[in-house]
Amino acid sequence: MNAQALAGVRVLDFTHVQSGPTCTQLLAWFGADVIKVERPGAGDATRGQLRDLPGADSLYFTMLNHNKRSLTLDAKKPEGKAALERLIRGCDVLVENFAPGVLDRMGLSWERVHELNPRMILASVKGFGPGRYEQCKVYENVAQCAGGSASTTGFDDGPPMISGAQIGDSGTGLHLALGIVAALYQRTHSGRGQKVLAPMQDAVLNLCRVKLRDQQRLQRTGTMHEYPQYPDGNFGDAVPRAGNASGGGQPGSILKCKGWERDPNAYIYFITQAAAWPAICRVIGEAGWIEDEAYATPAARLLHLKPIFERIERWTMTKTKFEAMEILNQYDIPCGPVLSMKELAEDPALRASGTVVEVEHPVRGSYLTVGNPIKLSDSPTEVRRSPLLGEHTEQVLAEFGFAPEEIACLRAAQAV
Ligand code: CAO
Repeated sequence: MNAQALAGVRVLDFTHVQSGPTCTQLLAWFGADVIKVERPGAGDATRGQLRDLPGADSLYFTMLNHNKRSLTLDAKKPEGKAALERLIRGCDVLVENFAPGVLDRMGLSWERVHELNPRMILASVKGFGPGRYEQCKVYENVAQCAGGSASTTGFDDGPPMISGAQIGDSGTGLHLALGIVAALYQRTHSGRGQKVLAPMQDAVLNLCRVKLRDQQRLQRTGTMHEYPQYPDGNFGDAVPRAGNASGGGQPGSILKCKGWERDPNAYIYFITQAAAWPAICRVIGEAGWIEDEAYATPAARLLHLKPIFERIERWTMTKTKFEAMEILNQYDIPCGPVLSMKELAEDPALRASGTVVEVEHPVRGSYLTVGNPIKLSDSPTEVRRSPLLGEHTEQVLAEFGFAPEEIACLRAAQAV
């Protein structure tokens, strides 16, 4: 295999649960040496959460910690702390997503880390940035609520809704990974490390930026024509929930397909792109709509979106979602099947591209995971199983110059 993009970068990985581990997993997939530091005897809490096999690390853990090594060390004991400081001197990046204040209580303030290793990049996920919620502990759904996703997801007549996509955790992990790579690049000129912070609220808001766009449009004009509230309903003073309406300038909707009565995922997303309008009319058997003034222009159609999608749905209900895809794609009509997790797990193209991967694990046997979704032509990713708790403690310590007696001493002090 070619040398990988981040070969030679050493990451001390103090992350746990999901947000931080997704970040360090990406760094590992790009070739960084990621050393996960865990508490002796316990480790990352997710090892034991949502277990499907007694005694085996959970899928929650295994699917977020590929290609890493695990070292156990009690950072609160003097021996463990001293060892940790030696590791910091030899690494490039320290990544953590502890609750606010935890790292300081361990004696690892930014000032101390910078003193130990001026080239060290200290990267953190926190729930919130500076402000009134700065000290709060945060999990995924809290971030979705605080970052603007929940208030803009769901239907107009229902409560705020949480998305199945883990935009608070994995979304923030992605942001942090980019910050780390940028800081590593800046270090090549400056020679200095820096702090990198990705608050979950900010990351979610960044992913919801089109809704902040809409807030300003609403404030200026009092209406938004692509929203389902137009033309009959009322707009308040904040961006409303838009159901399954398309977020862009091209109206879209989720429509039933053949079999929807039995299969909860027999649906297709259908976009009435302006350029494809004549083809859409011909496919659904409404060629008269091409010239009809009520339907001929995008602006005219916005007044009739409900009946238009009802008519298109009468057509999609005569086809399976895959049959509809086959036909619509012949005419470049933008559409997409609603795929279940079962269908995605079995998708041959995703298997072939390495995005869905089968991994062998010594305790749980074989399991399925999502591989690296980012493909670098000169830095291919080989997904390796997650480490067992403390599997690489001695190996890592020896590589960092710890003598066998020192390793034995750490063990005796129960620091590893
Ligand atoms: N040796 C000794 N102690 C260790 C250790 C080690 N190797 N690793 C962790 N610990 C200790 C810490 O020192 C800390 O102890 P203190 O509170 O006594 O200082 C404790 O373990 C971990 O603290 P925590 O508060 O981070 O963990 P938690 O389970 O109570 O909270 C979470 C979890 C996620 C809510 C919190 O870490 C958090 O808000 N993180 C930031 C936001 C975030 O990333 N959220 C995403 C979570 S994924 O949905």
